[in-house]
Amino acid sequence: MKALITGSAGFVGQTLRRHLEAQGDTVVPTDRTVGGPDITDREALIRFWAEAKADVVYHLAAQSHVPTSWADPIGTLRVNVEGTQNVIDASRGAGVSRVIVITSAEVYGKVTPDQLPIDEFASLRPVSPYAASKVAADAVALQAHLGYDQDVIRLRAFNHIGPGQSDQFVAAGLAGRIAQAEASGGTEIAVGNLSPRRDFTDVRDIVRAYRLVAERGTAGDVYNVCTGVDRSIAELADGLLAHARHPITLVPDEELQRDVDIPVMCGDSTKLRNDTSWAPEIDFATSLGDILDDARTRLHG
Ligand code: A2R
Repeated sequence: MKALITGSAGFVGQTLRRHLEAQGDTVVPTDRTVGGPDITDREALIRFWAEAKADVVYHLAAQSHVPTSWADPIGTLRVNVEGTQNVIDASRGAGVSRVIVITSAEVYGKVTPDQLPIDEFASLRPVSPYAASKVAADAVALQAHLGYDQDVIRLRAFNHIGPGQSDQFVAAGLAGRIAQAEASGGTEIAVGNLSPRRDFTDVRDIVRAYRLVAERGTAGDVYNVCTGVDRSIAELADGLLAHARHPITLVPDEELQRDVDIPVMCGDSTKLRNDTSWAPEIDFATSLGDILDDARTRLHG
């Protein structure tokens, strides 16, 4: 299978590329950070797609940072919606057999406890401009299927964790602080809210799901990607500390406290499991150990 990955230089894109290559796929990577076309540049994209002659496109490129979306909602919409429209249109023009569009579980937004675990039929109630942009991208992808009979599948992944993630995200941020404390002999690290519960999936399991959906998914459908288990930030922090090289304690820091709109978020991936036989393979403790190892490697260059 010849696979074109947009956003190939990002956190998930790099992990997906490694997985596809390990499976024997030919990968055409593209990302603006490595000189590929900007996905808002429709003509450049069409030229690139015509040359790539891919069988499947994994569309990951996005303005993926929620806080940035509050500061720049228009820029976020442009990349995430217009960019997705361009990718889907270029794929149709180039005869790509299947397009996998990565949206986000953020589309579900402000869920209520009675909706948990969230399945694909839950209403879409986006809270951030990022989430709204992903709802619109989801609609653009569905429209291509319903209006053009194009083979497009939407994937909504819940919280990612794993080696290589930006330390703006909670697991990598905490791991970075633990690695620094290990190096300096520190015995405390600052933490924000410990009570929110999230459905964390290792990025290496997430990309396995993406490829399985490309192989076995149903055209036009939408799939949640998640473990179905919700864990608190306290559990995540304690799990990282269990791998620390000396005892370290958590110290609440007012500066790191954030308003929490959604206390518990947890998904239902029954459809993905039934259609593709996917199941997460990397247990939580192993993920956390790998994330801390990655933080140590980054700290020491
Ligand atoms: O923003 P940059 O310069 O770091 O590049 C990002 C790239 N990208 C673009 N590529 C082409 N044209 C654009 N207009 C454009 N805007 C952004 O996509 C970056 O290299 C990549 C996205 O990687 P990350 O930000 O690390 O996202 P991650 O965590 O890999 O998420 C993958 C997908 C995204 O659609 C998320 O919204 C979703 O999974 O959760």
